[in-house]
Formats: sequence, C-alpha cells, structure tokens
Amino acid sequence: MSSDRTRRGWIKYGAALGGLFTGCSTEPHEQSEDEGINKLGKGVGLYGERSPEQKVARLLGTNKHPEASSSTTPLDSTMGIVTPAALHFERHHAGVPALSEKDHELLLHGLVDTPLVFSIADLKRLPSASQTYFLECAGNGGREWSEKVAVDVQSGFGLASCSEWTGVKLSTLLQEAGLKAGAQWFIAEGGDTCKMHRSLPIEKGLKDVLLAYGQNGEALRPEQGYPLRLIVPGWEGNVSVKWLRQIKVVAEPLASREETSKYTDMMPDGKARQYTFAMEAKSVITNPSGGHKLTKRGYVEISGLAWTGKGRIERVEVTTDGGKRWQQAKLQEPRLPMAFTRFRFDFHWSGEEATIASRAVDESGYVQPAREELLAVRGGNSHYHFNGVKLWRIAADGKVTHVEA
Ligand SMILES: Nc1nc2c(c(=O)[nH]1)N[C@H]1C(S)=C(S)[C@@H](COP(=O)(O)O)O[C@H]1N2
Ligand SMILES: [Mo]
Repeated sequence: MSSDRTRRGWIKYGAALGGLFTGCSTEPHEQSEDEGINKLGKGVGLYGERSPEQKVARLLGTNKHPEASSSTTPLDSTMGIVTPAALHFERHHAGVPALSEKDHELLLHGLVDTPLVFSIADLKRLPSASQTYFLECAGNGGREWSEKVAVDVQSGFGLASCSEWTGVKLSTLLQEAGLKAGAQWFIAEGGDTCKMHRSLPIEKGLKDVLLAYGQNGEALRPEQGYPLRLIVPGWEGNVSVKWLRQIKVVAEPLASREETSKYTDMMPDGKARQYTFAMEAKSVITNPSGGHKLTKRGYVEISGLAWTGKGRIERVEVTTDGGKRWQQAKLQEPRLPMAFTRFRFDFHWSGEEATIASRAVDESGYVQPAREELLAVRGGNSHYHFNGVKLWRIAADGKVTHVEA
C-alpha cells in the first residue's frame, strides 16, 4: 500500500469519526482501505480482558513451599502510582485460604463494653472510606543488606505496591463497642491456618486503620485477604493482617512470633529493635533500571516511585553522576500521605557511562540514607526495613545494571 493511499484511508476514517462527534451520520461511511477497520471486532464481555501489550507478571519467590512464599510487583512496568490489583505483591505464611464472604464473621472483643460480631454485610452497611495507601513488606530489599544487591527493581523492591482500599475505619467499630479503661493495644488475627496475629497500639487503630473489603474499585482478591483485611497505613506490611477474623482489645502487646523472632532488627550490639512499625522514606528509579537497555542517545525520562510511612513525600532528588550532584525531580500531584509518589526527571543521555539514583525526603525532613550510612548505624545483621539509596549504572552501550556493593 502506497503512503498516499494510506493517507487517503486515514482521511476517510477521520471523516467517519467526525460524524460520530457531530451527533449522528445516517450515510454509511465510505469503505476504508485499512483491513482491520472493516472487520467486525469481538463483542462485549462480562469482565474486561487484559491488554495484549501487557506481558508483565509477578515474579515468584524462591521459597520451596509456595504457600509460605511471596511474589513481587514489576514496579518498572506499572504506570502512575496505582498497582493493578492482579500485580499487587503477595506474601503468605500459610497459603491463601478459601473463604466465602457469606460465611465470614469478624469478632471484636476484649477490653470493650460490648463484644460484637460483624458479618461482611454488616460492615458494608457502615460508613465507608476509600484511601490510597502503599503496602510494603518489612523484608522488601532484605538482600540489599548483604553483598548480594538486587539486580533489578522487581526482585529488590517489588514487595511494595499501592492500591486504593475501601472499607470501614476501625475507629467506627471501636466506638460502637466502647473501649474500657486500660485499652492500650489490639491484637488482629487472620483466618489462615497460621492464624497470623500482631499487636498494634490502640492510638493507631483509632487514627487511620481500615478494615478493607475493596481494592482498586472491586472486592479484594483472595490473595489480598478476601473477604476482609486490615490495612495499617504506612506500617510494615506484616501488621496488615489478611483474612481478618478477630480483633481483641488488650492492655499489653502479645509478643507473638511475628513481633519477637521475626520483623525485629538486630543491631550491631546484638540487641534487637522491636516494633519498628512505620516504614521510613524510600525511593527507587524504576525507569531506566537494572536489566533495561537504552537504545538511543538524547532525551530519556528518568522516573520512579517514592513513599514514606510518615506522611507525605516532600521532595525527591536525582543524581546522574553517582551522587556528586543532586537535582530536584518533579512530583506527580496530588501527593497522598502513605501512598506511592511518582517522580520524573528530564535527562539527556550523552552515550557515556552514567550512575543514576534517587533519594526521598519526607515531610518530617527525614532524608533517605545512602546504603553505607544505613549500615553504619544498623550493622550487617539486619534483614528487615532496608531503605538505602539504590544506584543503577548505565554503560556506554546503554545496558543498565545494578552497582556492586
Ligand atoms: N493472615 C495473614 N495476614 C498476613 C500475612 C499472612 O501470611 N497471613 N502476611 C503478612 C505479610 S508478611 C505481608 S508483607 C502482607 C502482604 O500483603 P499482600 O499479600 O496483600 O501483599 O500481609 C500480611 N498479612
Ligand atoms: Mo511481610
């Protein structure tokens, strides 16, 4: 087909579209020479299909027991700040239980005036809230502590995702039940075989904890805790108990397995930090990043994600010379508290080697530390709560790799 005929085809197609916009066209429009346009497409469906362009997938963890494993979000293939629900990372300690919304109940008891039981229908009758929050596993980037630094964004940072969660505020239920004197903590327990449970301060429960039944506009997926989960904004993922079936109000924390032997930070002196709840400011350049290849010199948009468990991201700085000079990135608005913040930075790649990185500053003024700064304070015994700056190297041939520690 000559370029001239193609152009005529497009002009005719454009005229047909013009008819659409002016209201209606009673004339059957002229046949286009473009084959695809002449063939009838597929009809309507009950649930939308995935774009054929989207070959991206979660990456499965290496635990030999899939029930106790994890899967990571391909952060370098997601756009904006929302993670598609089907690409949200997963972390299960005892697999995904098969629960039904119809039979599920939530028990609220302990130091309350009136113990209460709620069905999901009961909860859906109550005032609802929708909030966009990131969720990050405390073990995200755990391997960055050791020499084995992550080769790409998905394996090193993909235990973090961001969704719009819908549900009832826990404060609504606590007010309904009435708190007794001495109510300082609450224990949330899941309905999976391991009955995952964590102690949380009652102030946080009264502030912003959500009992979520919806994610990105639809019901929770089974992997995300269907039919009900806790969402504890900004705090380590482990406390956002999935398949939630019980909340007990208590005076003291329980010191459960997940808050003693796990999710604690071993310090250089051999003592462990306990209850590191809020995830500190973190960011990473997702594009370009490890495993990518730049094919053209000239303009390249550097883009990535920043988040903090302590409110909003105030600023993100980008370096393209290995940290000698830091420049301010543009932040996508609105900047939501305890949600992903997308940053963008205009870069001109000359075709020479370059080392790029981002660092986040949150509204408390906290600055994301360099990996060495973090190691100086925390020592090398840690596994959880890594938030050091991540460097990527662009080689002269355009290949992007991680930088060896
Ligand atoms: N009941 C229950 N809740 C749970 C878990 C679990 O195994 N069982 N895993 C926790 C951990 S360690 C994390 S990081 C988050 C992960 O949530 P996601 O799978 O929806 O991403 O859920 C938390 N809640
Ligand atoms: Mo986790």
